[in-house]
Amino acid sequence: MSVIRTEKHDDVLVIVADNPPVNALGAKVRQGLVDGIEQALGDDTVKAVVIRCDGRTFFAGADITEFGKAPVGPNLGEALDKMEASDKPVVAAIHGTALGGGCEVALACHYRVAVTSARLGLPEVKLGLIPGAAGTQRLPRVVGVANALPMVVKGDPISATKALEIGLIDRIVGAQTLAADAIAFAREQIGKPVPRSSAGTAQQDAVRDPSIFDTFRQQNARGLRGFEAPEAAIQAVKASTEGSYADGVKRERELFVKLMSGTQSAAMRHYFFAERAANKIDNVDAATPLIPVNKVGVIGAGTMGGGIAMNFLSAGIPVTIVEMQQDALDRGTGVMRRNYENSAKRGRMTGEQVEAAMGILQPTLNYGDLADCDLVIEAVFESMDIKKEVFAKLDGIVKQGAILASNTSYLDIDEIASATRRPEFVVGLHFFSPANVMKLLEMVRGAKTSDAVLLTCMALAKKIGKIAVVAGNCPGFIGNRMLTPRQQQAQALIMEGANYWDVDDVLVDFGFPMGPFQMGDLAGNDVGWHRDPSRVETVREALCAAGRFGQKAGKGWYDYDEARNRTPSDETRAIIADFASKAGKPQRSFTKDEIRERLLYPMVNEGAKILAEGKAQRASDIDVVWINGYGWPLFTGGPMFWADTVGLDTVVAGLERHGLPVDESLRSRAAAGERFSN
Ligand code: 3H9
Repeated sequence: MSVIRTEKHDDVLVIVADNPPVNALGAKVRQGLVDGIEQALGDDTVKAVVIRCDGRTFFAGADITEFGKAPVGPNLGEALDKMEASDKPVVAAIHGTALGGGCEVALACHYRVAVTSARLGLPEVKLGLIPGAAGTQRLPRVVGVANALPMVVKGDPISATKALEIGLIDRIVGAQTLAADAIAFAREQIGKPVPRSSAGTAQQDAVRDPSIFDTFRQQNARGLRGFEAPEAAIQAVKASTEGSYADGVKRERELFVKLMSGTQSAAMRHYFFAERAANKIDNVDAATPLIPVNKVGVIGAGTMGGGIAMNFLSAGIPVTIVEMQQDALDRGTGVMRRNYENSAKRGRMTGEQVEAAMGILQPTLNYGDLADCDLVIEAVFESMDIKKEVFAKLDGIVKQGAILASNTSYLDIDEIASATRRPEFVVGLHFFSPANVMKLLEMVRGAKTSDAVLLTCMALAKKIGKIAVVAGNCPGFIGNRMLTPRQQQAQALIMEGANYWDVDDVLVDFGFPMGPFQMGDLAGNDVGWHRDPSRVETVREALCAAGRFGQKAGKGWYDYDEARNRTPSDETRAIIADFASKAGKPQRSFTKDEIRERLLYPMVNEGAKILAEGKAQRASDIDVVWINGYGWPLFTGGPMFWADTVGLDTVVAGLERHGLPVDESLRSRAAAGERFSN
């Protein structure tokens, strides 16, 4: 079947794409577009052209599966230039998402109309790229540099309303009447000179304020740190203000080609498919009916429970939240309301939405109120005895057929399930703090967890905007299990003489938002501390005994000034030195490379073990966990993809050099020259 067809509506030729699932601009689609335009140009009875798509969306971009392969068929940029050169008006009729190459198609059209729900954007930076079909040159000419910069450099799509406001689209049309409205709009343009978005130079606002590029760089430095594509995107947009369209396109191409052949783009494309693969659950019957989830129960209204509850409330699912004491319940629901109100202040939601969310929250001290919930998630203290007690109680109260989930981050889900008479309905749902913000959800599959429960939780995760990854039952699952060797190495390194700030800096330089000691100071070193200053067995206990609780105390591992700038502390150094000398640890200096290897290679080793034991379904799932739950830098593709780029033989050799264990599965994979990713 052809992916492009044309329909003649009197004097308007409509070019229709139908390339499910997202109308990606693969070779056949590009060829079809070229043929369609040629048909329109060669037919004197055609006076105007409309381009639209069947299915759920306008073109969602270039076909990413073609990247890295030899080019086939017409080049998109040239096809679009030909289209734009037409004297017959060409109108893009947009629904769904016009993204990347799809947005570039729309930009090359002379006019754009869209339905209200449409979104337009250039998300190439999220794949480590920049637009490669003149998007960086046409967009600033159409909407100005100030509007174009965030779209090209950050890659977030904008709504049709915003697109209309900045001049990216010309008219909003009816959702049910898009095709007819676009034809009517095209007819209105017949006989008028066509506007071409490659015309002139995009100078307006850049001339008024030539520092626009530097200002943008500074304002966004934090979010863009470590990524190569955003800087290339800035340079490409800048080129649109400096010379001819042809020069700008040439510059864009150079930058695009360089990024396309680089490691960051390969890593980010890997991640794109990894995130989608994570949705797929091995060894389940996909036809199993889902369990309807219309009401959720949450046990515990602390930081975690409250955050978990907010996810469901925001998605319009009523929540019953249970606490032991009225004051804890009031405190918890108060925090939830404040969080919502802060979102409203930042313009992320309306006052009505705040009330709608809080209006479907039922706070209670009575477990009995959970009886009719379809899913209950407990977020109580991390102790096996307490969890088992809670589950036994729930088993007696909550209706049959409901899902009972634990938010445990470490404990044995099968043992928890054994406290009930319905282990097939028990699952781990490990949210990450702050649970209303963090995207990751580790879904722990117990030995008896049913297909219906797994599939329901996966679908529910999508509904509440989470990225769920299935993990097998083992201590710490995927994420925390791999964190353990890193933490152990961080502690071992400082006992052997490495500076603790170097350990943090190595991870920050690598691309993590912070290192383990900064993290301790942020979270509070006294979390879980026994509060007895005379009992000092670890460095952390010694820090607490000295009142070095972290940022909130103005001192922790580091000393902090009023602006929370950190400097290494002499007192902390002395505490570490004292521990090291009592343990008789010889001291030496460490290079940053050595520190990085000691911290990260053991994580890869643990990842290999997790994979070999079948506790992760695929290596890319591990990457998804670490990128979304622990700040592993996206531009490296996650720990397993990163290990591939380093070379597994290099990782094995490094572990051996540092006297660290090497799992047999990693060793044999390296010896066979295999990678974790395909
Ligand atoms: C680009 O355009 C470069 C140009 O400037 C250069 C030109 C020279 N290609 O996400 P979903 C697959 S770069 C191939 O689950 P949703 C996806 O893998 C591109 N495949 O659906 C999945 O497959 P499966 C710039 C693609 O409704 C299926 O479609 N564009 C592509 O949640 C469904 O996807 C982008 O970066 C693609 N471009 O979200 C947009 N897109 O079923 C990328 C999707 O086998 N796409 N697939 O797992 C998206 O952001 C979302 O897919 C979209 C739909 C919002 C469109």
